[in-house]
Amino acid sequence: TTHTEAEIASQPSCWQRAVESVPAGALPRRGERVAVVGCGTSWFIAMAYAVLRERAGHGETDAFAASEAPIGRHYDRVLALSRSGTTTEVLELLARTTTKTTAITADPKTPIMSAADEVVVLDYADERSVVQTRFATTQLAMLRAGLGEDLTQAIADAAEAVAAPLPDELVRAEQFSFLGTGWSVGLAQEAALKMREASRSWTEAYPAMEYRHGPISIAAPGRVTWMLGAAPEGLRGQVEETGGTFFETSLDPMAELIRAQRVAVARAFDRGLDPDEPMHLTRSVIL
Ligand code: F1P
Repeated sequence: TTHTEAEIASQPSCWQRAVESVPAGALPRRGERVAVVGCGTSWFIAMAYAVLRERAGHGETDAFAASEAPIGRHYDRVLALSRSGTTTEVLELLARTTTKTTAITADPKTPIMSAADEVVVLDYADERSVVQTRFATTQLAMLRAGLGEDLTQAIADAAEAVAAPLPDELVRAEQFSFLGTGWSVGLAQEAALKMREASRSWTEAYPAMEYRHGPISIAAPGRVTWMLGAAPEGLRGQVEETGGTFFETSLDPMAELIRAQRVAVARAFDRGLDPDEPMHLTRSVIL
């Protein structure tokens, strides 16, 4: 098996460990105005966390791609997410900001350790694959638990997502549009990115209701619209009218992301690709 497959399968136990070891004192404090930043996968996890933190009433939270973060504006804290701890845009932002900074990383031997004021190291969730799967979801599990969420059901859903057979129509689909609402918008983006990185598939991602405003024009038989979380009323019918497939489950959206990761790996194998080594991508993306 590939590293990617082993890392995908380990997510239920990694999430369990994350909820049992939340470094409460090191995460953004209640009431702080927080900018969460990252690149690629880490940006999409930032998007999900920003929605969850505001919803939990912990304070105003904005997510930015690290390259685009408006550091001139006032924030009480910058929370930087980076598995590698080496990503150029993240390190440059940490160097420029005068705000308090916290970083979450997998690797304690990297420059982010001295670039941030406080660092949370999730070394047990580090990965050998270039494609991020378990580090991304484990840090979000930890952040969710830090907001007071009970992840018992999410972890049970993850165990199901790791084991359940994959529907053939997903593995064989011509194209995917991932949809989310609220915090699952970021996860939809992440699902689409996994599919691109691991299997070079044509994928897009949108807030669910935005899909109706143009993107639906490409829906067709053999193409899949995949909702992470509960679909807004009427959306399924609109997609099915086009002959396209609408796919939705009742799993926790973070567990549903696991299913998308597995489909990405299955499609990579179908195409003779190595999911551990995506085209044109490295573990550390440095300028
Ligand atoms: C994030 C990143 C992702 C990409 C891939 C490799 O870096 O470059 O953009 O999706 O999974 O990692 P990091 O700052 O989290 O290490």
